Amino acid sequence: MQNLSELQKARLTFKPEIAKVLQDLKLAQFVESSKKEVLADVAKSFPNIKDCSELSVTTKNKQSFGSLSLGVVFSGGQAAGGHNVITGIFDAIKALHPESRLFGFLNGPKGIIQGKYVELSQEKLEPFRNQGGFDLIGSGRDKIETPTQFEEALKVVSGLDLDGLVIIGGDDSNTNAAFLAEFFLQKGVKTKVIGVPKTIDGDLQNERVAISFGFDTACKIYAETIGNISRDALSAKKYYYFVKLMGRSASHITLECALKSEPNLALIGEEIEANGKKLSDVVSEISDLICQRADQEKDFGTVLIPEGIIEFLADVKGLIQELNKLLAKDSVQAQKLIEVEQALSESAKSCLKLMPEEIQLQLLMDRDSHGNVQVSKIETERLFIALVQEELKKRKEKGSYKGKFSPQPIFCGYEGRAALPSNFDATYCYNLGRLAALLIAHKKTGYMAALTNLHQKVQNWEGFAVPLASLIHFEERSGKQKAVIKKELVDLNGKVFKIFALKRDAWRLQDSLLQSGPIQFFGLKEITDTVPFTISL
Ligand code: FBP
Repeated sequence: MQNLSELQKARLTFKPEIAKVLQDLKLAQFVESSKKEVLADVAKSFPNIKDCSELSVTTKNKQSFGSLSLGVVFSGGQAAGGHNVITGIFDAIKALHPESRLFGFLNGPKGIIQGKYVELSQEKLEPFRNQGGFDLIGSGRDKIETPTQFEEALKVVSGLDLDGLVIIGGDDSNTNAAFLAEFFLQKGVKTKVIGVPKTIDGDLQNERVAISFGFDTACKIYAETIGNISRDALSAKKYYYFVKLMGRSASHITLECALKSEPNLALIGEEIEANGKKLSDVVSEISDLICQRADQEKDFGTVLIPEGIIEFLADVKGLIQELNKLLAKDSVQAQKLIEVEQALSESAKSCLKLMPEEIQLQLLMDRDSHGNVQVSKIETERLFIALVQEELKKRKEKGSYKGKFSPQPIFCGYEGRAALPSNFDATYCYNLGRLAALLIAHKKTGYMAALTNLHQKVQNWEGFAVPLASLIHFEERSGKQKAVIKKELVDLNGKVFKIFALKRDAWRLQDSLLQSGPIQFFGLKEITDTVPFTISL
């Protein structure tokens, strides 16, 4: 039994409510709800799953099921609630047949390839109910990519005689789930593959998936910090907090946290890109805010920066694209900054030169296994501090700035991923797990489990299965076109952004900041059971 705090012990007793359609799983059935288009080029890679229709869950006559054997794996970064997906799967398959078995692949997709797994029993799972982290079985960012790896995965799932495999992951991991589902069908293997939408980034969204799990908890944790730090700024009146928020590409986390905490300025990457802004434009924008506030004798404030911002800035984006191509070639990987610089175009080189050397080096760090820049390792908050400092110095010399600038960098990142899940994430995940198990019991493959109506009572949540192939498009990765699930970025015409845009001007000078406080698990439902703005709006 792992060591648990009093709060962790109390959380063990939380019983996630179950959506009505998922309560008696023997009554639940799937009906085709609509046909989903698959892009012609994508369809070529998925001859067996390209024609899947979207499915919805309904209840009908009672059915009986034989025992099931399922595998489950966490893929990618942690997100609060993951353990509840697993307990949801476990309770569901045991309810369908008491002799059903669940195997957890260890440390991410490589556990599948290497055949490293543990059988998950009631006893093993008990201390993990409603707990944070992915440590029950671990996670990893490896991909099942090469033909050999596909064959190895096939050997392992066949060896275990798995009826199904649940891949709990983000866009790239669900892309992997689609390829595995297709491969197993081509090989005539019975193992079905179902994806579960996970990522704190909130960019795995579609018509049926309003939000991925983990987003709610992470935003609540970051918003608490921002609220506290902003109140510190307001009290001491001497610091500017530059808060970088996790979210590899999309700025959903920053947008949600901005609405929850009302900082003086929140940068939204997608808006910056839409306006074609460059690094220097954003530096001017932040400096303008600081000067305006200094005119009111306010030398303090809070600025939110999404970690993915650098890829939305017109000039930095160009630079990163060039770097990605260069770094994709083994020969250049080991080269030093100076040599890489020589290979860049003039515009990319001058953009790189704008940055402090440590940031230049961070931009050259290894890409992750999916070819993404590791934005969480790039200290964008420090980059902006350094450039704003230079700009303010110039303004001071010209007499247009009279304040005192004392910046403090803050990174809200990893602490939001493995936290005790909010009531929403704990409940959402448990229901997603049940749905994933049900899909496999009904021999469905190549789908993502999805729950809708999340703004309503849990009782009224509806279950869907979205064909994975219909979510895939082509995009450039490591300099090559790849079939991947599209990341959903912040919609500048969407309600959440529009409300933010209406409110933000007042935040610049007024210090109307909000303290949302720590996640609450007990007490008034209006406080314990809140959902993200992305859902409530
Ligand atoms: P996933 O998309 O795998 O859920 O991970 C998201 C994320 O938390 C990003 O917000 C962050 O940029 C990245 O993972 C950090 O990755 P790592 O854990 O490899 O440092």
